[in-house]
Amino acid sequence: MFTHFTKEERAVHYPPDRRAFMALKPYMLLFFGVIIFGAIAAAWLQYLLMGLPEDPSLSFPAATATDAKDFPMWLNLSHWVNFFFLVLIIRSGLSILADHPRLYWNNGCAPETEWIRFTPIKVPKDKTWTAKEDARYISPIAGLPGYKHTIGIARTWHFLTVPFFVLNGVVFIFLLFYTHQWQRLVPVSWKIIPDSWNVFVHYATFHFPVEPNGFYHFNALQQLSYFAVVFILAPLAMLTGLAMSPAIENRFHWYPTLFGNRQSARSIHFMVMFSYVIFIIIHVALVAATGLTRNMNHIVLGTDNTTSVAGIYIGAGIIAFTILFCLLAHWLSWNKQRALQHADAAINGNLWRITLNRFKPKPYYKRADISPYFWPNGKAPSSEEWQKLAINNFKDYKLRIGGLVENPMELSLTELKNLGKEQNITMHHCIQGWSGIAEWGGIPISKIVELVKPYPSVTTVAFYSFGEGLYGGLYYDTNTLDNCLKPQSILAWEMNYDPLSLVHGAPLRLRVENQLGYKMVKWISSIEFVETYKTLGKGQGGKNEDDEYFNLLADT
Ligand SMILES: Nc1nc2c(c(=O)[nH]1)N[C@H]1C(S)=C(S)[C@@H](COP(=O)(O)O)O[C@H]1N2
Ligand SMILES: [Mo]
Repeated sequence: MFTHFTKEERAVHYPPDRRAFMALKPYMLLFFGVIIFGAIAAAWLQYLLMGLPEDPSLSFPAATATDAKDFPMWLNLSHWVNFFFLVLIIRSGLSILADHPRLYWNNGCAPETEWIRFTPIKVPKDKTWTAKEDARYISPIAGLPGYKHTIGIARTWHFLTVPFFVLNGVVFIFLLFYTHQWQRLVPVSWKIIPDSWNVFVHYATFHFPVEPNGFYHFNALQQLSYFAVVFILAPLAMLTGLAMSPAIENRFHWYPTLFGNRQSARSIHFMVMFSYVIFIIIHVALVAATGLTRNMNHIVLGTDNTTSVAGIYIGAGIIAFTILFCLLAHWLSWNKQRALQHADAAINGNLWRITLNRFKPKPYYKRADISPYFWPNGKAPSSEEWQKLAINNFKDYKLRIGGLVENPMELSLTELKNLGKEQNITMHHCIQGWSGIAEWGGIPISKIVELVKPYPSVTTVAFYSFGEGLYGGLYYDTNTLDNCLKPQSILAWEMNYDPLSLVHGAPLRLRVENQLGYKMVKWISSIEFVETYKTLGKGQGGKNEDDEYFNLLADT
């Protein structure tokens, strides 16, 4: 089942240091502590001083003719479909998180400013420490894929399952309101809040409240938590997910600020996942504790049978199927990566191509927004050619521009600078999860296009680097000509008003602001105008697309 690793792969996927570690900033510990222990302490105080409050379930009105008194098949089906996709989404999400195991409230993601980290490593100050080096190993027991870790495949599972999760949710909500089933979940009176508190006081002080028959009624706290899971957590997960897209962020800057900023959207996305996990644990425990047989017959068979074990068996069968599917998913992730990548492209690639990829970036950030820290990524070139150029401050550098163009050219840095300059302050989004705001100065690619005159058949521009990819071989990536002509798409020689540093891509790097970071080739040696990306490298559109199964279009 486990696949063989080459030496380079082993270093990336199965590093010697695989310690699981977590560090939470004291202020966040205090925050969670106050909420959780504060609530429990208040419940005890009320109990000890005033006794147990009345159990609101005792005063339920008798069921009326319009009440929900069944579990229809669509509801049960959608519950289990939801469970299945949620498992895949959470597990692939954990793998994505492991690729940048830090969460922040600020856009710049400076080390030490994270409120939680899932790595024992403190970023060294005396040497370059790239975001790739900072990625962590995650066990396949927790994460999908885990073990043979590529964020490309983790994202493939995340994005492949999300449309089905959303579709299932939409159908569920529609049928919920089309029938009378909404009455199960949607509170109709604010009394739900004190009632839920009273139920909570029971649980917190180890008094089980009276168990209403869930076939007709949930207790107040149960109803409120189901309501929150469906109507708060799920939408919040989707909305914060969208807030992480570079195509959205650099066009509709106000959108991520609905959640604070891009990184707090990511933190909230994580907390939603965490809330789901806590919910699932408590939900399953209470389903078991309050009459497993009967409860399972409700949610599996839709009957109020108290003796038949059919519900338990079928439910266990669905859980076993989900586990088996996860095993299959691991096997696919380690052996059929290309097929997964293409399946994702067929669904999401096409979806983003006709939607998000049409947005044009707009200027927004000011000098004061520039991040004090900017994570570096990628392997600096080891080639003699580049090192010789670097020693001489790139005076002898010539950018080669060719391919399907009328006027192939070689341009020195001075010649490029004489063509003109545009300066933009933008937010960079790395696929791994970190971001950073910086100023970039350079020549708009549209200017180069005017000069070299690509043939009408050109759809794609390839950018080649002096540097290598993760497993060796020259780094390159392609962008659609269309994205290269968008506002703020430039070849930059300047970062934060200084010449581009060696670490960040000297002498020349790409900026295409509606895309993720890996599309923005650093240490550029040459540019080629082509008809299709398919004839380059392994034909997937770039080094990371070839080797790490990243997306061809990087709008999300
Ligand atoms: N040549 C080359 N360019 C590259 C990479 C690389 O590994 N090699 N990494 C990319 C990735 S994943 C990111 S996030 C950005 C990082 O740019 P920075 O180092 O300036 O932050 O560069 C991109 N360009
Ligand atoms: Mo990246």
